[in-house]
Parts: sequence; C-alpha cells; structure tokens
Amino acid sequence: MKLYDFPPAPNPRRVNIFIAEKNIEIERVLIDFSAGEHRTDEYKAKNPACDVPMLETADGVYISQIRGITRYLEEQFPATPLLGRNAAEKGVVEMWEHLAFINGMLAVAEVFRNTGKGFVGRAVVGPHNYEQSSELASRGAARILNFFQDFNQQLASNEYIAGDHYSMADITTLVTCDFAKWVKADIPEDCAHLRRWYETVSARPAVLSNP
Ligand SMILES: N[C@@H](CCC(=O)N[C@@H](CS)C(=O)NCC(=O)O)C(=O)O
Repeated sequence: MKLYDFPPAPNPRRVNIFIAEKNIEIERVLIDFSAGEHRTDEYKAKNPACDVPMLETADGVYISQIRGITRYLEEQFPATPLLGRNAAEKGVVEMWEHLAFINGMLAVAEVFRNTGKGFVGRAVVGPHNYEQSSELASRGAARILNFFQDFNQQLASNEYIAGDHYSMADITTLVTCDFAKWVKADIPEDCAHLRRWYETVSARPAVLSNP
C-alpha cells in the first residue's frame, strides 16, 4: 500500500493525522506540487482528479478523495474507529466531516486560491484551469467567519465535533482552523467552545507529529 502525499498541504495532512491516529504503517510517495507532479500524464492516469492525497492499495486499486481513502482504511484497519462506532455515529460523523469540508476547508480555499499569486489561472484544484475571482475571495472570508461561529455552537454542547468521541470530523475541523491561519483568519475571541476544543485536539500526538 502506498500513499501519494505532499505533507505541506492541508488535505494530505488530514489523511496523515488519520493514519497516525490508527498507527498504520504506509509507504509514502512524494508528489511535488512545485514540480507539477500532480498534473503529469502518468499521475493523471492513476488519479483523474489530479489531486493529493491518493492511496494505492496492495491490490493496485487507486483511491483519491479523502472520504474514499479514509473509508477504505477504516474498513481495513477497524481498530481505533474514527468514522463512528455504530450506524448513528457513522451518519453523524460523516455529516459533520462533510460540513467541515464544504463550509470550512473550501471556504478557506476560496480565499487562498483566489488571492495567492501562485494560483493565477489555477483557482480550483483539479484537471481544469479557472481564473481567480476577487468576489469569491471576499465571499470565502465571510464564510470562514460563519464556519467558526457554527462550529463553536456545535461545541457548546458537545465535547468533540460529532459528539462525545474524537473522529474524522475533528481532524478535518482542526486542519481547517490551521489552514485558516494561512489567510490570516484565526478562531475569534468570542468562540470559547471552539477555542477550548482546539487546545485539546491540537495536543494529540498524531496531530503534533503531523504539523
Ligand atoms: N477533495 C479532495 C481535496 C484534495 C485537495 O484539494 N488537495 C490539494 C492539496 S491541499 C491538491 O491536490 N492541490 C493540487 C493543486 O493545487 O492543483 C479530497 O477530499 O481529497
């Protein structure tokens, strides 16, 4: 099994923390963005989405998209469940992980990719080229603030994002909070619940070993 990885980027970090929490040994293949290795014909043949991370199973199956990768790893390595322990938990973890991704991670990406000089003509991840939009950057900044408030609200009555247990929903939310710093957005002072939770999950060994 191999993980095609680029550790400095936030989405690969989500999977790297997941793997560390589960204590799984996986060979890494570095895909260097700066050299365009995620957009070569060779890589595209394995992953038409042209993104990272991607998993190659021992049977030679290629799985991209973090939800696909974590689902596969959870099935193969069920010890230390991170996607829920029963049907209800699985549904709730997936719900919150998806919300963290679309309302958090993609909101930050909306700012980052629509403002960074390195993303001119590359405002959206994937095989197609899109121009930057300052309107999308502004909208993304507003969405980040709402993400912080909404997740703070969820943590007012829950120890972790999806309830009383640490899960993939926490990992995606934590990585989003750290990614937000790249666009100078930090958890607001008035989000005491989110700040309390952030302190706790940031101290986990699997998080510290994947900065
Ligand atoms: N929806 C994807 C997101 C993956 C993603 O956005 N990866 C970024 C790195 S954080 C990437 O590959 N970027 C390539 C590019 O910028 O062209 C998933 O769930 O795996």
